[in-house]
Amino acid sequence: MNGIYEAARAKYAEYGVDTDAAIERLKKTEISLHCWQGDDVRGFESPDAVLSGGIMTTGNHPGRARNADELRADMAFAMSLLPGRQRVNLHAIYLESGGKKIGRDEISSEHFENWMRWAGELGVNLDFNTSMFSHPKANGYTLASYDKGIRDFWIEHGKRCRTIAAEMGRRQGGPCVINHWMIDGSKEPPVDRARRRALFVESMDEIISEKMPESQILDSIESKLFGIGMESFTAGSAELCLGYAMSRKIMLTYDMGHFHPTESVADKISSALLFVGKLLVHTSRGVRWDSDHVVVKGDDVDLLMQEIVRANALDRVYIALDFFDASIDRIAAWVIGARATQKALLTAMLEPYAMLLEEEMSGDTTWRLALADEQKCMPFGAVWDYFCETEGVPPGSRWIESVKSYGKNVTGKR
Ligand code: RNT
Ligand code: ZN
Repeated sequence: MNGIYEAARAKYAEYGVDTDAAIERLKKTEISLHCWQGDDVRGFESPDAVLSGGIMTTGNHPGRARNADELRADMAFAMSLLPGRQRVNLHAIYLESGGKKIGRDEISSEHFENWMRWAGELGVNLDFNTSMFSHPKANGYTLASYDKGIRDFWIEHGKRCRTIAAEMGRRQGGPCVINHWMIDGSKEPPVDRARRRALFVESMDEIISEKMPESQILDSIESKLFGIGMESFTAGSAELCLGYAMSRKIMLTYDMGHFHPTESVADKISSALLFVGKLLVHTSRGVRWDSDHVVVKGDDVDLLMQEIVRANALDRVYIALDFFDASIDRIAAWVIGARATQKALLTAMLEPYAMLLEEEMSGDTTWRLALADEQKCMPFGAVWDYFCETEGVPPGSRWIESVKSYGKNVTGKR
């Protein structure tokens, strides 16, 4: 144990906070690393895939992963710089079909064999996502399309994705969280919102109709406020998805970029947990809009993790990253975002909750405010660095040099 950590431990102990216990807790908290940061959400269906469906990456930093082997190598390297435990989050478009054209309504677990073997070897669990975007049949609407043929195509895709996710869960011996997000929406206000939403629900019901064991698969539905070119209407709104998750007894996904910029996602946690069994959060950073910037430590992610930790709900909330920045080193993006999410968790775990609560219960809010604000000067960095050291990964900014040299020797040569 180093002297700096020891001093920090003593300081926190004055507030009744056990830093060793916080570190142990953080070690067990998994962060699901999103594969799509590594290749700008292109996937491996075709070499000239273009991203569409209201989401967009900007920038042309060199070195994106061009195939699954490169992506796996990049992710493994990023994970070697992360303390704690990770999961790996895949999208259906990251299939490997040996050059054969496989429709989204034809995919099966054999196309994810390499991913499953690799994850097994690394000892990380997989999560999955249906890919209802970047496709000629995803032109504004998928599950809420007026065209039955289009709806059926995506329903089949959704069902196949669930079968794949369940197979992943079976093999890894723990649930694969499958996220259901779809683009459905429009640039201008529709006249018949109700019919779109009814179709959306009807199609989702079809997708999840087959009962599958929760020990293998957990379904979650992700709401959204708007997309690029879909500013006026999103079928899967916050209300629709909350109602859906509650009534169908599935999980609800909160993405930090999917609400009005002044709306607090943190505030939603305590309400949702009263009515929904489990949540999935996508940590992201919106800048003026749902821009999917890399997560950095700051109030938005700190407050979100604070609410999850205060609710003692780490066993009911799955944490995943969701951002895509093509303007910076993509491996650094994973490392920055994952570490920032973990730093937010650690900040929350180091809060003198009992003391703050005591001040709150006493009825005089002056001392709660004073105590909370003084916490911001606590030696958090010493605990973070010690956590990294005990996990055998570089503390502080020491990881930067190795990512720079990977950039020079590996990604920069692509
Ligand atoms: C889009 C959603 C969704 C996607 C990924 C690629 O706004 O946040 O989660 O970002 O599934
Ligand atoms: Zn998301």
